[in-house]
Amino acid sequence: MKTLAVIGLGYVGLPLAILSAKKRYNVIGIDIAKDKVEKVNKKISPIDDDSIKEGLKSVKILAATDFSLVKGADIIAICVPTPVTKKHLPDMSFVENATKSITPYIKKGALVILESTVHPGTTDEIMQPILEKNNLKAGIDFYLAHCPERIDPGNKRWTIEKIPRVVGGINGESTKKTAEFYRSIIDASVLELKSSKEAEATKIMENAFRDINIAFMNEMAKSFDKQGIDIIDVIKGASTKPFAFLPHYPGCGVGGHCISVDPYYLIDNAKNYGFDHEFLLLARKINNSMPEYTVEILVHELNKLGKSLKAARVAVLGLAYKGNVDDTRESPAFEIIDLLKKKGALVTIYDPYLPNKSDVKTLNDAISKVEYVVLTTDHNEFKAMDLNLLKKNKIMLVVDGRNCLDKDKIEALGIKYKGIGR
Ligand code: SAJ
Repeated sequence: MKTLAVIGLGYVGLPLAILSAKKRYNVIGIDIAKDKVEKVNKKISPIDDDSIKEGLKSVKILAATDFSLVKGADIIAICVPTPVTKKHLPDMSFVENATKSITPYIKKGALVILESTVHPGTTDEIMQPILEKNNLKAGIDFYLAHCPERIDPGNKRWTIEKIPRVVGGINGESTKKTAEFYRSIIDASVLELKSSKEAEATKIMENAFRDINIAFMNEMAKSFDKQGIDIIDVIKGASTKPFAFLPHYPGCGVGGHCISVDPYYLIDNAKNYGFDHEFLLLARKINNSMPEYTVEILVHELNKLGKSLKAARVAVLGLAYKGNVDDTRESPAFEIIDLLKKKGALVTIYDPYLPNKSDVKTLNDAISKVEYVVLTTDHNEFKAMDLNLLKKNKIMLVVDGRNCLDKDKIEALGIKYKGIGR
């Protein structure tokens, strides 16, 4: 039985650890957070994710904070965060620290895989020199590759074993061994790319692709708002084209630890090669403007009613960066709340996935205290809400930051509705 050490027990590391344990690997989980380690050892998920909660109950994973347990591992997978700083600069500290921590314990013939999303060149130019401080030669004495994570938190359909993967090593042998490992645990295809650089670039490209397409729709939404065109209707129309159109949707902002972050890794690194990613930067600028745009919609509508945001009672529905998860990383809701408060609004926050960060316990409590509603997260609870609740509580205006409520029904109740682009 081969031993796998997973470094980083989060959204990415835990699904990999659980699946590998199911596929008969002896799995060790290493994390710097003691509380996470203790929970995993008690088979309790540190994350509010049903598949992780279920998975942990059915497998054996030895979790620890002590990196020396990595000694003897045949495969070491690094799945640590790669955030950006407030200035949108890559923060490689987690990857560098994890790499330094495993270096003394790599045995001859071991395979080191980086799953974290990084700029092209990280695996061979940053990790390899650190790892070779153990006097082993990468590609010969041990193997080194990149396999970008493709976890979609909360996605019940595309679970880790079903998602195709790409792998790229610092040499052919590393690529082959990495492909072998993933083929032993997942049912989907594993594509071998030319090198670790192409594998790193694949993930950045697929997520930057999503970011620019969302930015495209956000710009179209701003234009259509001015022209009184319903963008959701137009996207439905464009989606009838059976080829060459891929729908994305406007919203109050782009959150999460992937889409809103990954492009900055490429933008920053390309500068070292003298290339300026103007288009990616413009897309990031457009997406980063959406929280303010959402508040401006509310201000504009209030002004039309002869009112101002000062002392206005506003419910903000949702803190999570996307529907039905408890993850708030880079969530646009926080900027929206800050802007509302700066303009003097009295804000009541409610997110069913984040009771400790909510001001009230139920949706009804939130709506009964306010005059206006701003929806920032498309949680199922909000999409399924009884719209008569709005009427009963005399809500005058709904700003739907995710275009997920029924505009016609809300307007039929005599309540003003404004979406993003509709
Ligand atoms: N968003 C929009 N408009 C859209 C889609 C998303 O405004 O059309 C917003 C969401 O509200 C959220 C943010 O963008 O705030 C990110 O949403 P996301 O659906 O991309 O969710 P993520 O961040 O969990 O992205 C993950 C990514 N998966 C990996 O990186 C492995 C991404 O590549 C996937 O495309 C995405 O899931 C997915 O398709 O669900």
